[in-house]
Amino acid sequence: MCVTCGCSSHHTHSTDDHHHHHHGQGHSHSHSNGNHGVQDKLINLEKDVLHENALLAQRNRGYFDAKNILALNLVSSPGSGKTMLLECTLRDLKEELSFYVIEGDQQTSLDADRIKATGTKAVQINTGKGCHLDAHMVLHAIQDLKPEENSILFIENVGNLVCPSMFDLGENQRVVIMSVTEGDDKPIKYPDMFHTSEVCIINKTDLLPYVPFDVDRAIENAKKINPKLQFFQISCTTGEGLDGWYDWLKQQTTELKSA
Ligand SMILES: Nc1nc2c(ncn2[C@@H]2O[C@H](COP(=O)(O)OP(=O)(O)O)[C@@H](O)[C@H]2O)c(=O)[nH]1
Ligand SMILES: [Mg+2]
Repeated sequence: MCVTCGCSSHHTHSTDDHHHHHHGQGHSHSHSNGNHGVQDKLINLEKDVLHENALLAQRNRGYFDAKNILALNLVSSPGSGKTMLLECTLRDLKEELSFYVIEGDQQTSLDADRIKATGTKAVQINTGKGCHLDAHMVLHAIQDLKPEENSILFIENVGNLVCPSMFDLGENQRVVIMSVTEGDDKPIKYPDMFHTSEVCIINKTDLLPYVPFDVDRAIENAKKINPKLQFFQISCTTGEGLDGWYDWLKQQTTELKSA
């Protein structure tokens, strides 16, 4: 359960239909204490949920470390091009690098199907009403996928610029994608997502002539939140800028091997 937005914890895994009540927390809203009591309980519940998530994220991280896997958590609002970026990357680099993909969405296996069509092993997680992936869901997906040593594991999170920022999945790096149709003010409106990411991709640059998006201002806004962010400007449609992203990916895997 994401306490901040009050979403449900129910989710199903496409390969098994069990509901996991993994956080083990009941909804014990007490009305007798008045609003303060409810507020305190919610704060404690949020602490418990995030604490449990942090422990499980450490387990995932241990697995990635031991196998020398580069795990990247892709976050963005819906429709910014996460799946299309993965399709391009997998198509263009699959001869050079080994990839696995975890797809998160509330419903359907549409994205996992798009990934599988590139010949890459993928697992879909449906979160139902849930608005983010958590470390426990990823742990299950890893057990299914069994990613091999020295591979890259992409985790496409649920399209949402708010809740996924709070949930560490054990990833090496978080990649936030914004598209030019969303407006250059998004970094300052959703600071947590930009604060917790290492990389920021600005996608759909082919549409720049048609929208009032100022790339410099977007970068400036994002740097105000997180001065260490690294930027890539790309268009998945034309392929412009993808080489820089590909070089970065290759460089990351080399650095991981020599670490
Ligand atoms: N014009 C343009 N459209 C794009 C680009 N990248 C993705 N799209 C389109 O944006 C829509 C959403 O893309 P998708 O990959 O499903 O986004 P996701 O929800 O973040 O996974 C699709 O219709 C894509 O074809 C791009 O670089 N330029
Ligand atoms: Mg998608």
